[in-house]
Amino acid sequence: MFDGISKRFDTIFRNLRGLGKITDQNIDHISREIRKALLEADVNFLVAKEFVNNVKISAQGTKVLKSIKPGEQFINIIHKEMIKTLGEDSSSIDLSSKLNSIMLIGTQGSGKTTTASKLAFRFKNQEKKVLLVAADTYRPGAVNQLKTLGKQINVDVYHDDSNDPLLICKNALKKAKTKSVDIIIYDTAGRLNVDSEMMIEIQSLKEVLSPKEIFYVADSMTGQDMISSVKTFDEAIQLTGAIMTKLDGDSRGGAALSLRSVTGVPIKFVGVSEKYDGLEDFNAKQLADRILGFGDVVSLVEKVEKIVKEEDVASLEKKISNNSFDLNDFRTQIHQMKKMGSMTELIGMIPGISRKFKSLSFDENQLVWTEAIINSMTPDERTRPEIINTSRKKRIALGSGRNVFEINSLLKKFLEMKKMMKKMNANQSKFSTKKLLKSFR
Ligand SMILES: Nc1nc2c(ncn2[C@@H]2O[C@H](COP(=O)(O)OP(=O)(O)OP(=O)(O)O)[C@@H](O)[C@H]2O)c(=O)[nH]1
Ligand SMILES: [Mg+2]
Repeated sequence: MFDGISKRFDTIFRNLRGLGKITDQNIDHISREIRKALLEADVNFLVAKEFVNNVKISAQGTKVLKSIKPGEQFINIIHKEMIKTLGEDSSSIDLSSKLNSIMLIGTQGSGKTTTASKLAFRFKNQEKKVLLVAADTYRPGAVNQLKTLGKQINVDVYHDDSNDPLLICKNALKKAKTKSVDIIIYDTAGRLNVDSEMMIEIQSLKEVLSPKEIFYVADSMTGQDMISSVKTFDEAIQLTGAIMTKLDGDSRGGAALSLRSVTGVPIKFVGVSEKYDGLEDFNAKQLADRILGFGDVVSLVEKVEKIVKEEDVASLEKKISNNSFDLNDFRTQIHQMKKMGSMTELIGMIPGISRKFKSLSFDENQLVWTEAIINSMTPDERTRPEIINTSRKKRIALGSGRNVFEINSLLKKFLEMKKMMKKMNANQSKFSTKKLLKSFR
């Protein structure tokens, strides 16, 4: 995510950290570097200009503080400006009406249908009754796509054969009223160009349905073109927000950074994966941290907290402190790590570490085969790995489809881990993933 711009800022910050004094000369130099970084990431020209000007003014006005190094002060200014440019937090949406309606619009392939299901999944988890409406009558397969997604998350999808988006939406709304639905989400068709026919259709949809929210679903990979499209739509039907999708891809970040400043449309949510749970509240600070390469500890902690239960942590701590941590526990840990998602993505969220690890490619399969090896052991072997002799190793290798060398390497790593835990116990410092992560905050 935002690799190019993060790398640029990393270099800028490294130079800044060594800064003894903020002078007009180094303000000019750093400003030029920031401008270059922003333009390279495809940030709108005017937004970049304003960003740099604001940073310059703040830097010139900084007071010399004894407790903070000048470079750190400068970094803080850049961070603050980045948050301001992204548009502060604005993810809250009002769902207090009896029936709340959300219309999703945008160009082709931007992620409307996927986002519709992500929103539905999120609201369903908030105990709301949701109805998804398949109002894309243009693309063959569009209705089925939404139906499949609806089935996956167990949310009703309205569709009929009328072949007229307006009529479909009207019928769906009628049904929603009779079925005491809390939130109705209209998934509309995308078009390649913002042609007038589409605008007329969307305008009449808006008039008839008066949706409470009209979200523009914006593909963050498409850059400045997307910004002008948001502007056109906003002028035509007054958007209430934007959802920035595909932030997990190799988007340069420029569109996300320019959107709010150029169009005034607030970003409400961000899409971070293809899956239905891959939608996050928009949080300017969090996004600024990602863009600037500060890592993203809050997301990381949230992710860990979602999966690792408090009781499990306590029991794990106990096992580590009385030295009874065995391969069963190790397997549970691996299982949890797998649930958290890609290791490379997780590592990228840890501040400071991210840059160093970026060049290393983490073998995601390693977790899978490590688990397979442990699965092929008997319960006794898992509790007392020291009994695993050569013939047992051969049997495990056969069962897991790995070779003896890999079994040896896993056992060696496990023993090393135990040794490390013992050492940590001796130092009286308790180990816990959560505590470790929280200490980054
Ligand atoms: N990685 C990633 N992929 C996404 C995200 N959102 C959508 N996609 C993918 O983008 C592609 C297009 O998504 P759709 O939801 O079908 O887009 P759409 O806007 O409904 O497309 P049309 O209805 O054809 O206009 C699909 O392959 C999705 O899986 C996201 O946040 N991250
Ligand atoms: Mg679609």
